[in-house]
Amino acid sequence: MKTVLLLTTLLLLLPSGTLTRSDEPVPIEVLVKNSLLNNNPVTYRTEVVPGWILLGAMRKLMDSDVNFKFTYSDDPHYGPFLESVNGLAGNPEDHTYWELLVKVPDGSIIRPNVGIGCYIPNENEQIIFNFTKW
Ligand code: B12
Ligand SMILES: *[C@@H]1O[C@H](CO)[C@@H](O)[C@H](O)[C@H]1NC(C)=O
Repeated sequence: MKTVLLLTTLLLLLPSGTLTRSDEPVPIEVLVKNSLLNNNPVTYRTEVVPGWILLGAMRKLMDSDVNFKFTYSDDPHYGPFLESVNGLAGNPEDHTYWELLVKVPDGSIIRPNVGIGCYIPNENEQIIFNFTKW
């Protein structure tokens, strides 16, 4: 009896959510923008399971939407480098590349200090692929 009471008390003290699985998908957006041409950016909506890396979310989007595609190369030290989006590839000779930016829900835009293989999107973020020059 004492043990049961103790266990019940301990369970009540656990923060809610601790015992539930957090695999409910949450929405994010992907915005593809070519900053070197003045054409309209394209927005895609998808869902991620909390904890997924961005590359996983991009694969899911590519599998479900024929209008979104990308390629990447494998850097020996930093992992996946985003090479092309929707057929347009960065080119070292032209100094062009796909910059990874993230618009967070408060509206500010951050530039992650990791690539698509390490960045973990959060609910309601907008992932921005910004084709630009270095
Ligand atoms: C120059 C540079 C770039 C240039 C490289 C172009 C070129 N051909 O020179 C450009 C502007 C393209 C670039 C882009 C990015 N970069 Co950068 N870059 C550097 C920097 C300052 C020097 C790299 C270098 O020339 N090394 C010397 C050469 C001889 O070695 P190398 O191995 O051949 O270098 C190659 C790799 O570094 C690769 N590379 C560069 N950046 C990145 C990022 C990722 C994620 C990958 C997989 C590969 C990669 O490009 C180099 C040339 O081929 C390093 C920091 C540093 N001081 O090392 C950051 C660094 C490697 N970059 C970084 C990041 C985060 C990015 C971006 C994700 C930034 C963003 N938010 O958009 C993007 C990549 C986006 C994508 N398309 O996937 C991080 C990687 C950390 C991590 N663990 O993921 C670093 C360590 C800087 C930092 N501390 O934040 N980058
Ligand atoms: C994208 O890159 C351009 C430069 O080419 C820069 O002016 C702009 O602020 C970047 N960010 C966004 C969200 O467009």
